[in-house]
Formats: sequence, C-alpha cells, structure tokens
Amino acid sequence: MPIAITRDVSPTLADCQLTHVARSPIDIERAQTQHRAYQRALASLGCRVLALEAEPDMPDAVFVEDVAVVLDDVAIMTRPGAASRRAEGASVAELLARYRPLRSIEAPGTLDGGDVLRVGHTLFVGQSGRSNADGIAQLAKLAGQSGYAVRAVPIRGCLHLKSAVTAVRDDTLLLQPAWVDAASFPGFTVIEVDPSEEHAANILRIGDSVVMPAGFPRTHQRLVDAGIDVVTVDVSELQKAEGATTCCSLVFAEAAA
Ligand code: CIR
Repeated sequence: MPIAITRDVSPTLADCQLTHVARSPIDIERAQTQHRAYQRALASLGCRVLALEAEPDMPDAVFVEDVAVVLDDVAIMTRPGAASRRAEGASVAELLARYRPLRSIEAPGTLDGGDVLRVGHTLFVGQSGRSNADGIAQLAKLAGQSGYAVRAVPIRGCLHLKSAVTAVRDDTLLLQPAWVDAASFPGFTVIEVDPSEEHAANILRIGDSVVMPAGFPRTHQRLVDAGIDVVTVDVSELQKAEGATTCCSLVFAEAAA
C-alpha cells in the first residue's frame, strides 16, 4: 500500500507565494474541505494517507511535494527556491525518516519537488525560477548514487516542470506545449492538454489511475480516450495559491527498495 504524506491547509494560505497567478481571495474553509476530499481520493486509490498538522506560520506548507524527492531507496530533502518555504521541510523530514534514509540539497543549491518528474529511473528536472543549476547538479549526484539519471528540462511561463508535464503511464506524458517542449522527452507518447485548458497538465498518478483537477473536461476526455482511469477533485481554492494535485502529497512505496 503506498504512503501519501499530506499536510492540512494553513489558515494563512491566502499569504502564499504567487508567481504566475494573480492574487484572488481564498476561502480557507473551502480550501480545507477540498483538501480533505483530495485526501479521501488518495485513500480511495489505495494510499495510506498521513496528515501532518497545519503550519499556521507557513502559508504554503500544504504543498508538501516541494520539500522532498522520495526515491526507491532514499529521500532527498530539497532546499526550496522561495526562502519563505525553507522551514517547511523539518516536519516532513521527521516523518520521512521512518521510511527512507535522508539526504539533502545544500546552499547555494535550490530545488522544488514540483520540478522533479520521475518516470522509472529518470528524473526530469525543470530549470525554473525555483530550481537552480547547483540544485539540479546536487540532485544528479545524490540520485545518481541510487541509479537515477537526471535530465534538466527548460520550461517557460509556469511555476514548475510538473505544472507543464506529468506522467500518466510509464511511456505516456500529459503536456502543455505552451510551457514545455515535447522534444525534451524523446521516446514518449505525448497527450497534449486541450488548448482552452491551460492548467490541465498537473495530474497525480497513483497506480493505474490519475487524479486530476476538476474543470478540464476536454483534457479529461483525452485521457479517457487513451484508456486512462481518471478521478477528478475540485481544488479550485488551492489553484488560487498556484497549486493543483501533485503538489499536495508525497506518494511512495512504504518499503525502501
Ligand atoms: C508556491 O508558490 O510555492 C506555492 N504558492 C505553490 C506551490 C505549488 N507546488 C507545486 O505545484 N509543486
């Protein structure tokens, strides 16, 4: 049974970092309700969902994906690109240490987990405003010791690599061509998001299913047509904080390989 580490929504979520999204009022109670539904969706797909307590002084702490990269035999604590987010990792590290030996990205490197797309033993890493060359080089060294290859990928116009592309199967990606080039992923089958659904590429794969944000019916249909089992969750309040479905969990096999 996979573990899914999550963290309850901070009451200060409205003070979150925003880069490519204009600030709009966030209904915290609604965000918390949506987040609970997200946790239930993960549980319904077979995850054992662990929930850390909300961090009232850390607006973005619900986005646990960004503070760690969990591999089969090791977890790498990142050093998030936004200085306001660097304290979020401590409690996640404490929990992750029960499942994996820990390594960490050190200054001056920066890396956000949202930039790391794992497909098999390849880690595609977004060259974003959050993940710098030193952070990517440190990841390549640490993950290389566990047999993973790291490929840096240019992105534009979005926060993280996984805003632009995620894996729906080992050989198939869902991709927003405005933000990342399909040519960066040779050998993969690419499903493009519908052009009218800009933010539809961030889906969370769990086993043979994917969890995708509600509100993207055309892209949803493209996935169904490709034979993918799709579960939708309404994360509209979290989207106002520039998050979606991958960012709210760290999903990994309980036993280290
Ligand atoms: C931030 O700017 O850091 C947060 N407001 C959103 C982070 C979303 N993380 C993700 O998609 N991996």
